Amino acid sequence: MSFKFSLVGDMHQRKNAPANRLDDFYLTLKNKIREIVDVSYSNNVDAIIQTGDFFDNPMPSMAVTNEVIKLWLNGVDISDVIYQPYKEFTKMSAYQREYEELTNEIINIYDESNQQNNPESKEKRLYKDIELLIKDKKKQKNIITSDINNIKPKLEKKIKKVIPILLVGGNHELYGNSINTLNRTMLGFLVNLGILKLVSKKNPHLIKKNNLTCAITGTSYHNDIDSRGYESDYIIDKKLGDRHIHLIHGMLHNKDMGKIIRHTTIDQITDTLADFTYTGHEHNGFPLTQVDGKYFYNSGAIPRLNISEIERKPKIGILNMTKGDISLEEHYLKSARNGKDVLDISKKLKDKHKEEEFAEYRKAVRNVGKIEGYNVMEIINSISSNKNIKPKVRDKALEMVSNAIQKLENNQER
Ligand SMILES: [Mn+2]
Repeated sequence: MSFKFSLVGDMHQRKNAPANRLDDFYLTLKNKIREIVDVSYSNNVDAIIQTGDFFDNPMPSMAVTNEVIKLWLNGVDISDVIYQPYKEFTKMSAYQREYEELTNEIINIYDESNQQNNPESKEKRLYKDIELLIKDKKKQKNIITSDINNIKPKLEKKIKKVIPILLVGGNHELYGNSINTLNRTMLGFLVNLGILKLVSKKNPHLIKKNNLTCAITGTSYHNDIDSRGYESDYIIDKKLGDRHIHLIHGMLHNKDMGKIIRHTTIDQITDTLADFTYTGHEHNGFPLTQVDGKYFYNSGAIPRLNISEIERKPKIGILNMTKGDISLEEHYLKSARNGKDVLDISKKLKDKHKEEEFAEYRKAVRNVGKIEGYNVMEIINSISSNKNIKPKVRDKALEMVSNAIQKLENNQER
């Protein structure tokens, strides 16, 4: 008796190609999904386990979503069933955003009027607006819940024979890196419909065969992950089955990565009771590593987005677990061509120049605030922790930046 899984790294599903790609990126992506699904079905796996960053952004178009989900569901088309709930969902998330913006505006006005001692009618008007929005939001929520309840049996029937897809949320597909925004994202929409299963420590996926149980738990990305004091994200202190897999979207590595990149090393989390800890986030991955009979692994991302990945060959893992044994086989994707055929080296010099410029900038920023950061999100994070800014304010700032990035990307896609 054994449990078998496909282990699939960051997918970054998107239609538009990264600047340095030579091939038809979207076509290649679809061919890769097809191959991953074919390998999973021919191996008769119990589940496909995906590390998060399933999507490259929080709100991919419905057309792209329908196309890739059909591939993941081995050809089962659910686009007609989810059309109506999707319409309600987009309406609801727009209301939610508007509501949050208004709330922020109110807070600002409060701050201002506190300073000027001048509580004015503008404030009252905003309150009215908010009241209306809350009423509307409640209405919207009812519509979407009843809609989901109506279509769920139909959907369940359609995907009954499909291999389940288990995942956690990655930083790219959440607003402001926050799992709290899940319900507003495409990932959350698919999770709420039961098409994808988001695992957490509270919501494990259990597989029972004969008298054996295999549990799969997970930790989605959040803004404090890999900070010291958050090692528990990786650590399972209560084993939920004869076998336990813990899935996480975090910067775990088998070696020290230096001071600039916030990360966690395997030796910091060997207390875990999980038999197998599987992570994504870091796109290069690291080989299967065993410590005290416990295994740690990152199979690496599926697409190659940067020129630095030119030598990397995308692969998935096929994990086999019996009561006494754990083995991993790696399947290199045939649909992934040589790096030099898909990544444009001529851009390398230009990129290198940019990287140098950026390194200078990083150095400057680091000197100012002793910041361990390498992107905007990280920098905001670091500034916040250095200056004791409230987590709520930090999360809002991060969300605003990610909304802006999302807007930019949407404009590029059009
Ligand atoms: Mn990623």
